[in-house]
Amino acid sequence: MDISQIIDKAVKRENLNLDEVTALMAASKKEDLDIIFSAARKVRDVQFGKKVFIYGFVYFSTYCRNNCAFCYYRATNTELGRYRKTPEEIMALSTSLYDAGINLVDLTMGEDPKMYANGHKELLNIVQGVRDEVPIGIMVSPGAMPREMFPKMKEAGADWFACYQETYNRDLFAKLRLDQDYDYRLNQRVWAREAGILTEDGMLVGLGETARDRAEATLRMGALGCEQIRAMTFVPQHGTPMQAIVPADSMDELKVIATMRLLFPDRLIPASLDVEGIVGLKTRIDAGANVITSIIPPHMELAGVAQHDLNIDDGCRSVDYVKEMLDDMGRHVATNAEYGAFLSEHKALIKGAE
Ligand code: SAM
Ligand code: MD0
Ligand code: SF4
Repeated sequence: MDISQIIDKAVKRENLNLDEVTALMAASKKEDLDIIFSAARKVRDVQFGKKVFIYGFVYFSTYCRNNCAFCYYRATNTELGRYRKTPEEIMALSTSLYDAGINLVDLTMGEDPKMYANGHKELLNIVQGVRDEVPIGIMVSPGAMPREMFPKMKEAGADWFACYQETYNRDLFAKLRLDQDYDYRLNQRVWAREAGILTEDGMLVGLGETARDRAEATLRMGALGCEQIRAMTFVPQHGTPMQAIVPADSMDELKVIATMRLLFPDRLIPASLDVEGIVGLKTRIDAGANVITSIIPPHMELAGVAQHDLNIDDGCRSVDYVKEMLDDMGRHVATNAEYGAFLSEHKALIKGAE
């Protein structure tokens, strides 16, 4: 299949079928890759100009009841020292990230039973507390929740709900998210949207999936209407059943980012600092990403997910450092007014779709 013909179709906003999307995911010739990435950049710049959104990451509890095979924080991994931040600490972290200039704070946790107790009381209090303190976007990444929680999460002040399917291949899902229900996880984003919350979906790359699996996942995420979609390359973790898997380079992830951009020009697509650290930023921006996630302030005893400590205490995942990097790329951080306009516009669209 001719890559430049597929790109022409995508740029003209014609729908691509699964075979065509798979061909983009499987491209390997240098000239084809150049065409894909440069088209993705162009489409991104037409839509968003030079502005990039930046998200602060507050992984406030690393306790988890689940046993995802790929995750360092799985319940049975006894190798790590876990932590749980107090509401006061979370408020202080969010405020300092806001002062440093982020557009959104991503409140993330493992499926911590303490946060889930009494109808998710502590989690809701934390979201409400941050809402009252900082006038920027709030994303909550708490794992899978019952349907009735979503209106409460909306009321507490969440703009976004993030929950990644990881794969739309049911067999692979069963090997990754051990003892978890595929359909329950799939419904998370449906229930969040019903409640008027924006959603993020994501896939893992480098865990035995095919180019077709990645194409299918991209099309499904788009069809669900998720306003933010992502791919992250798997990083092997000590103390887990997948520790010996040889890590893939980031090329497949970059092709997913570019393909997502070409198919869904107006979505937010993150460049995560949690895979390769700061050295992985430029390639992801050059593939069509328009959000930087996993910005973590140094010396606060906060962890990343896939990379627990890479570039955190050396300050390379701080707001100031990321701003400098963007400057070098001829780009800049969006204002909170610009980010707020994106939120309002897209919230009105989900309401309208009800
Ligand atoms: N516990 C919640 C959940 O699972 O939905 C929220 C946080 S979870 C740690 C966030 C995401 O990080 C996962 O959905 C997965 O996509 C990604 N992740 C976890 N471990 C990873 C790894 N070893 N390599 C790459 N990504 C990973
Ligand atoms: C990130 N490691 O921002 C984080 C995480 C959860 N919503 C996000 C996967 O890349
Ligand atoms: Fe827990 Fe999330 Fe890790 Fe799964 S990915 S073990 S749910 S923290």
